[in-house]
Amino acid sequence: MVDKKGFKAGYVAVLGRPNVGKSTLINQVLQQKLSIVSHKPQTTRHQILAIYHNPKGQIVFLDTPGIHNQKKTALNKQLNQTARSSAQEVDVILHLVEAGQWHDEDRRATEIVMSGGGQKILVINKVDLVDEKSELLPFVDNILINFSYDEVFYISALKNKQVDHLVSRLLNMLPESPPLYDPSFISDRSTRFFVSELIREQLTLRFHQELPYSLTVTIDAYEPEESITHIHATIWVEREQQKRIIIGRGGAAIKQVGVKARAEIEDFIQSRVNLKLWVKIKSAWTDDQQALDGLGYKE
Ligand code: GDP
Ligand code: MG
Ligand code: K
Repeated sequence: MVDKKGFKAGYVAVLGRPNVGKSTLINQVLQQKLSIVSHKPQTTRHQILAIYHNPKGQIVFLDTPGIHNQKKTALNKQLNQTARSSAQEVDVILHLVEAGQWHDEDRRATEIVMSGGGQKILVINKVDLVDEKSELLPFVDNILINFSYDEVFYISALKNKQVDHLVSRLLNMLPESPPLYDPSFISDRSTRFFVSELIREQLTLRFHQELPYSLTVTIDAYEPEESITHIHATIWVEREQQKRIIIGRGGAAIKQVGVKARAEIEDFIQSRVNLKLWVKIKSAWTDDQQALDGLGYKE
């Protein structure tokens, strides 16, 4: 790694309630699909370390799971703990709030943001959904009366509005430092992990409300050959009923999920893929800490 004068590098946590657009923002910044995005809350369960590089600096993003108040299962508690611990150890916290939308969970998120270290930026996202932009001023004033942020940005992560501006400001705010990671890394998560996320994304997109977010995917085999990569994955659900939904009549549903997931994986790993999917039942695992650890949700 070269130690360039004036080079900036540091950690930025992206926080906010589910569905405010955290994953969309990170993907937009990195121009690569690293963190899965969907309209269903809580599709992000792991803390993803995604790394942005340019000649001036390096930003290491922590994409946190959404903060929520739902029933206290072992999984939910772990999600909140992950969010809290990533807020402690960063240079900057980006707190995303949806333009004109303030819910209980935004307040919870704000408390976690304020308990964290580093500089704090309030990012009002989805401004494309608001016609009368001046209406956002009282909305933001109301937040700033109660909580103190170093800066405020108005962006649309989806439409890529003001995202560049936010990134160059972030680079400025980070400390002078040599790169923290080798520039060839875009993430410390393995390819396998992203492959499992791409499969989970297709399931989430297809089944919406029919399946709980507790659904998980493990990769049982990952074997790259010269012209094709063989991937075997298991979709873990809680109940027989959920298994039937995913498989569908005569296996039609899982076949379609497989086709779409394969296309996404091929795009991501830049190789042809032979994807085999299984569906298995792991009963009540979201409320069982031991089972959680077994599936890799341990910090
Ligand atoms: P997360 O749960 O905070 O990671 O949210 P996601 O990034 O998964 O986004 C949730 C939903 O909001 C998805 O349907 C996104 O397409 C949508 N979304 C994210 N950013 C924007 C935005 O700037 N404008 C609009 N209109 N939708 C957005
Ligand atoms: Mg997300
Ligand atoms: K989401």
